[in-house]
Amino acid sequence: MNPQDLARLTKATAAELGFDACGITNLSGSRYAVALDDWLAAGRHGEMLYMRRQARQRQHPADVWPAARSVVVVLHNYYHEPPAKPDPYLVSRYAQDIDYHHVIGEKLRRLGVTIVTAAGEGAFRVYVDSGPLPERELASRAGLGWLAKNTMLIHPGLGSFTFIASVLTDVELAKDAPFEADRCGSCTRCLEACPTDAFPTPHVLDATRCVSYLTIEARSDVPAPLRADVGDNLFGCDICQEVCPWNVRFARETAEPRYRPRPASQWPTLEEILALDAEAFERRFGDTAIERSRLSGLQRNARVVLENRRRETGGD
Ligand code: B12
Ligand code: SF4
Ligand code: SF4
Repeated sequence: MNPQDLARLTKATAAELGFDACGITNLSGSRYAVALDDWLAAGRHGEMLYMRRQARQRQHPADVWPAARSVVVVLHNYYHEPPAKPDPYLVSRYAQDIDYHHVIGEKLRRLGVTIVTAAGEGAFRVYVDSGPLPERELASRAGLGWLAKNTMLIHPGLGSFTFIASVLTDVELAKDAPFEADRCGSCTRCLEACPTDAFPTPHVLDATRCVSYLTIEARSDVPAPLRADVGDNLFGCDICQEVCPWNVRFARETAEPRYRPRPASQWPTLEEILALDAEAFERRFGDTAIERSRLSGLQRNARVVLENRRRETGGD
């Protein structure tokens, strides 16, 4: 099959597998290598030392696998209405049910097998969040959307509540044109809505101030000046996406049943979270992205949210 037909087959298969968008690009060097160096030099990665270790590969994604000729980038929409939990703490949408790595990994492998089978030879590797790839930039280069002021990849028909994943292959596939437009315009809603003021400038996120970092990635306690701003966010944060007009207009319920939130009755209260032991934590959250914060991280977050509630009701 020629590269054009292979690209057509790849996109049709991605749609059959339930992906919401698919584009194809190459692994040439990052356009934002200097921006990543500046970000790291300013210490904006905090405790995420892997960001420093993997910098060279993010800047030169071909180093990840020099034989790769094409990267197929897919988006998977995970948007859904939040569950009506008995306790109103907030958990970001991507973590409300089964861990997306499991859902997407299996689909990506099927996509890779289709490509190499149709090509008659070749190999592939799959990446979802795990690898040192500049995923948002690759998605934009594959024509799937623009890098927005809140740093999210926004697809013009889906919004930004999408996971990004890729299949690298040594098979030559026809490439898509990059998405060159910036559709944020003069809007600044996300920058203003961020509770911790985590954007020093548009397109740059200081992760060390971001609630998502403070409640998921960081192992240390939430610094005193930021504790109140974490508010009711127990795990992650969706605020800079919820206020975005592109999501208000285009976000629609996911077609993937495994991304829908678990029933309200299955969410423990904050007090119950504080009483969990390792085994109970694994039973409740072992198959969700919440596992990433570990029990100690989740309990740390629960204490911050409780502290904020007490402060609001004048109990502190
Ligand atoms: C580290 C990381 C984080 C960190 C840092 C986030 C950040 N903005 O850097 C923390 C823990 C805070 C985080 C939070 C979240 N994350 Co995260 N995260 C990552 C990870 C592993 C690397 C991102 C990265 O390279 N950051 C480094 C900084 C410097 O890069 P950047 O912000 O993308 O900025 C680039 C461009 O904006 C560009 N740039 C710089 N200046 C300028 C100027 C202009 C004009 C332009 C156009 C571009 C530009 O240069 C930068 C360097 O490449 C990726 C997965 C991956 N492998 O890529 C997931 C990923 C970005 N995260 C994702 C998600 C879903 C989230 C959360 C929504 C989770 C949540 N609900 O809590 C939040 C969103 C917060 C936000 N507004 O970004 C998704 C994003 C999907 C999408 N549609 O965009 C990804 C792609 C994971 C995935 N595979 O789906 N995340
Ligand atoms: S995820 Fe929340 S804390 Fe982080 S940048 Fe967006 S609004 Fe700010
Ligand atoms: S809220 Fe406005 S500025 Fe922020 S990402 Fe959305 S369109 Fe861009």
